Amino acid sequence: MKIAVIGATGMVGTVMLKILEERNFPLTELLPVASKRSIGRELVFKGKMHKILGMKEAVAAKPDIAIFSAGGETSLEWAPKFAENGTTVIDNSSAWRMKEGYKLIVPEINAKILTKDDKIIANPNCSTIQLVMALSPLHDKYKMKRVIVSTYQSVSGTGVHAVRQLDNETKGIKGAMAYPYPINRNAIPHCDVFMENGYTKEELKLAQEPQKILDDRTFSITATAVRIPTAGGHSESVNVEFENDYDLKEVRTILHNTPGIVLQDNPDTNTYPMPIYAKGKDDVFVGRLRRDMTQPNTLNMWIVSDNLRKGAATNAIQIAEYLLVNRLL
Ligand code: A2P
Ligand code: 11C
Repeated sequence: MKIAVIGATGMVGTVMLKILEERNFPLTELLPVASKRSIGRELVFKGKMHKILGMKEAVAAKPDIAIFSAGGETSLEWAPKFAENGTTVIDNSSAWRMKEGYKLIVPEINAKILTKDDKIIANPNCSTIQLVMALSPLHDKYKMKRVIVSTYQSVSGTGVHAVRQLDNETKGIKGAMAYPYPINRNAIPHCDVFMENGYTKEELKLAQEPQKILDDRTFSITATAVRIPTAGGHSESVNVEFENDYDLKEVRTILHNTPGIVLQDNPDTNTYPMPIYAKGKDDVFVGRLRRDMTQPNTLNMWIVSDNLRKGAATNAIQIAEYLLVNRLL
């Protein structure tokens, strides 16, 4: 099993390598790939030095799987070249997610739709993954009608330069700005670029990707995405209206029994999810469960997860594991 990690030196790529090691992914050869400026440099994987390759060399090496996290443009250009050469691509960018004929996968929810013919598989946006992980089992039971989500997103979602901006600001150092404003002691209601309709691209990903993952267009989602000065994970305040009424105890039981979800919900002990504690974990943490007192069949909750792990690297590697176990390569 030969695995290429495209963008191996980046924010998500680095976590990808760490998780491949942690999970003892059964690979025989790792091909780390990055941009031209990194070719020939070395990085450590499983205690051994590995030379960083360029794209052409990696395509020619015919890896079984190539996991991409090097931006949308790189994926658009290079994923088809790997796929045509027999490699299955798992792509962490937004390039293929909403394209007809390409599957958007959260393994706990819809991996069963994958077949041997899927040569480019899309990994959803980080804020989408944690949202659908919590909504999916509740949708199965009570049927969602409308969701209102507001996010509190970690600077690590923007990339290394944003983490550096926050670090510099906390130390009082002047440096390059990843955002149009200071992020320390601030909340910037602007994740990704603005679209013509006044939403940001991140907000539209949150609105559209869950419908594709759950294969259901009967519910709607409206989102406001906000960047805050945290680094460990994304948080989401979620208000969900169901067609059918629910029992709060039953909601707790359903979430408690859902693989990948950890319930942290006890006001008596100040127990609720927070990004500094989600950091480094693969679970999606859910709490602050309470009935919306202003309208029937409606639930409020708070969802937190490490955006670089379950929101990106872990989910992609879980897809790779599913392909392997189910002989879909
Ligand atoms: P490099 O380190 O050589 O720039 P991040 O998301 O943290 O910004 O990281 C982006 C990752 O994608 C890095 O590993 C970067 O490599 C890689 N990358 C950027 N552009 C390309 C490209 N055109 N081809 C291959 N890898 C790329
Ligand atoms: C953020 N969600 O936190 C973004 C990062 O479409 O894969 C990932 C962007 C994407 O800003």
